[in-house]
Amino acid sequence: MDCRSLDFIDVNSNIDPIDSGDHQPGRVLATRHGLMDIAGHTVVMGIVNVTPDSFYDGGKRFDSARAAADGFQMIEAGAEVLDIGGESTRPGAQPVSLDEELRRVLPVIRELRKRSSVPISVDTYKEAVARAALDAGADIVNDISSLRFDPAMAALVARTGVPVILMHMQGVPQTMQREPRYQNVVDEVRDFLAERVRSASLAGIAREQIIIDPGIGFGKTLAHNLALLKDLHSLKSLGQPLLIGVSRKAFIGKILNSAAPEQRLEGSLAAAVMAALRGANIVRVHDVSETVRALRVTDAIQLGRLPDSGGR
Ligand code: 7PJ
Repeated sequence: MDCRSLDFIDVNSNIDPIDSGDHQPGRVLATRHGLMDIAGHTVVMGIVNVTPDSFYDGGKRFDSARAAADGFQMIEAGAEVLDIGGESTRPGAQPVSLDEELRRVLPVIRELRKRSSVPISVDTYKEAVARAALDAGADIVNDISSLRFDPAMAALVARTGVPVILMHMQGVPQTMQREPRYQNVVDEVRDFLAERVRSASLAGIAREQIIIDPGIGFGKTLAHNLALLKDLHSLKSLGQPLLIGVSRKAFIGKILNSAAPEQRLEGSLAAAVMAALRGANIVRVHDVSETVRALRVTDAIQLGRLPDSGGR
């Protein structure tokens, strides 16, 4: 069977008996709130941005009570993990201070943790923010810099043993969309992630706790994003769980003749479905209810039976 025909069964490579064994990459993540089953169905991660300036939901949840309430609603709608972020990383966004980022994310994490045991991820590249978030009840570190921006981050993840998301980005958020350039985007992103996984392992992070992510929109043109999404099997070959974030991103607006973020729901669902079919284990989205429903049908067709509920 050639690689290409594998595309459309790759979604369940993580439940293929061939893939079983001691290491079992892509089956479960061990979080402080129990094992997270990422085999047998596609997991939806709900985005809770506590920022005034994120491109889609910026300002909507700047109030921490409102942010937590929205998080609870996402859990009700089937999110199996929430990603809490206090600094927008949209192109051109300005960095925020450590104190401000802490002030934004900690109350939301504490509030969610008081009344829910759903795994919480913190979207930060700062070790001090990740450390405080883990102390406040968070479970996963989502580092868009792949442990590169803060030299203390790898040791924190290794010491605490929590799952970590390593994402590819070319450049830095302020300038990354100015002139993204690659010889071969798929090979370069795969090689970068392979190197970051090796580096994390050397720092003492268990391989089965490492999730990889090509970083759609982070230093990439429309053509780069499409090439990556078309060839996700090349990233799957690294043997790590795969997370994809496409929700309402600019490339969808470009495909839809400059549709604004508010007009990108259907495109986001199509992209999430395609990512799931091509092997994504986790999709990071704004629209939890709609995505959960779309992916439940996707997974059922893919499996030829009802997917595991994942506790939903
Ligand atoms: C991503 C992210 C993504 C991971 C953002 C947005 C921009 N973290 N944080 N992957 N995107 N791991 O939500 O559009 O794609 S912020």
